[in-house]
Amino acid sequence: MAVTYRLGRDAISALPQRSRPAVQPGEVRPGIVHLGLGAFHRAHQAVFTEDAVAASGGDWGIVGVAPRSRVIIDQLREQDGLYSVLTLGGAEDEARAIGILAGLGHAAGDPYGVVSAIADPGIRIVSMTVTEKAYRMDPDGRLLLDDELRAQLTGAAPPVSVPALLARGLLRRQAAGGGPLTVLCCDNLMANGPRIQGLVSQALEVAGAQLPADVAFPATMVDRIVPATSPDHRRRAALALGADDAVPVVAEPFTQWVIEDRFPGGRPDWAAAGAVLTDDVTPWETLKLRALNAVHSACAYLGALAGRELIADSLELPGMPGLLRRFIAEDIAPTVEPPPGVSVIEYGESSLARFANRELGHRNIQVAMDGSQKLPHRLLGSIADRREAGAVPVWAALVLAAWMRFARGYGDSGASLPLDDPLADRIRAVLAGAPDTPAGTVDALLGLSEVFPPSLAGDDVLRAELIRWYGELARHGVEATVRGLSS
Ligand code: CS2
Repeated sequence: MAVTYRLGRDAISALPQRSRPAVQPGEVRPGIVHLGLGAFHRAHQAVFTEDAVAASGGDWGIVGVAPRSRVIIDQLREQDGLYSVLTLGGAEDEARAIGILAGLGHAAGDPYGVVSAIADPGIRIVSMTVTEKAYRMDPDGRLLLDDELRAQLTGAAPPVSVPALLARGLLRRQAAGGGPLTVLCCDNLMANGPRIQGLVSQALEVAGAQLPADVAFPATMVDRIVPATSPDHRRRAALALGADDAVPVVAEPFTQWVIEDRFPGGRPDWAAAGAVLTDDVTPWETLKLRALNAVHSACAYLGALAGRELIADSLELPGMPGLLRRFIAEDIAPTVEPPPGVSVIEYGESSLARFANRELGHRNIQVAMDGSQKLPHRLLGSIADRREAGAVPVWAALVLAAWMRFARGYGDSGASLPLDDPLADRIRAVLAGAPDTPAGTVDALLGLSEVFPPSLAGDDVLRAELIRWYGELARHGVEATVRGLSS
């Protein structure tokens, strides 16, 4: 079928019934400001919210704020805020248009507009998917304050960073009597609710203020694999939708959301959309970070070093599934107290099955980026827990050693690999000053206090294990190392 329409309000009636949005664009009044208009939010929280509003009503339209580039805003405006979610890996391609976006903002271009939106009494939730690095915090959750951020917090400079948008937004809201608010961090951080509460309190202190009493920071665990959209995805979305969409997002069929139920200003009926509302997210959060995200990173670093393009390709390396299973069973399962009725081993198996979804085209280097920010949350906790129990986390050390090799910037074939990381300059500098040997590299990187707490940096057993694995990888490459482990 030739595609002739561009997605937009006028095209809705021409879409197949199953692809139409569950709410009409512009009809739901805004109740949520969301910072971070990336693919993940659009394929996850936005879909849950649209379904919740379709099921139970409420003024919970989402004002989507793009932090830096405004390209996505312009493209969405041309489509009346509509975009489609293309679900791949099920029986057939499914595309569905989403109409829950009720406004668009641009933090870099109009930060005060975002501050006003946060202060608006109609807004009762401010949520975020801005990636780990945007919070500008150290591994303990303390703000990494520099002069520029200080100026943003005190009002001497426009509040373009996430901590400043939140702090200045809360202050304005309090001054305007905006009423109770929930700040909901939907990034893959340990204890994301309390951590962001601490960060915002610290940001407010710098601004000479205190956290208002009517603001809550519940924790939440979000889960759906959402790779970057490729030109091929865009073609497939148009075919499945019957309309051209400049900004489709792609996702796996699986989606999960567990939310601590603490919303002083109310919330959408997300349970009606399949979310789990609970009073303790911690077991879910730990399980997901350690038995999904860490395993994802293992595939990404080992696969990228071996010259494989996709996460699904990494899983096909001989010996890889066996290695990942041992990683899950021996280093992760003993450190995770799962939610009642959930087995870490079975959960880990389901992670592997999801990673095998080749249709997603999820690239190793996408998951490999920002390792210095991701690994403390997904991998270092398991390592620290095993070390405290007197055990040697052999497989977790292999994954960390693979990151260290990745940080050198080239793979086993000598081809260069992109070190896309907020600490890239620092990593390159410490490596440039160290011998290119296993011990030289491991010591240089363990010395990064932004990444490794002193207890791990000074752990001789861990250091020896990292040096051993780094040496194996350097001598034999990933393929031979991993294959050798299964025999
Ligand atoms: C991935 C996650 O890029 C990454 O680091 O591990 O984005 C992962 O796909 C999601 O957390 C799945 O919910």
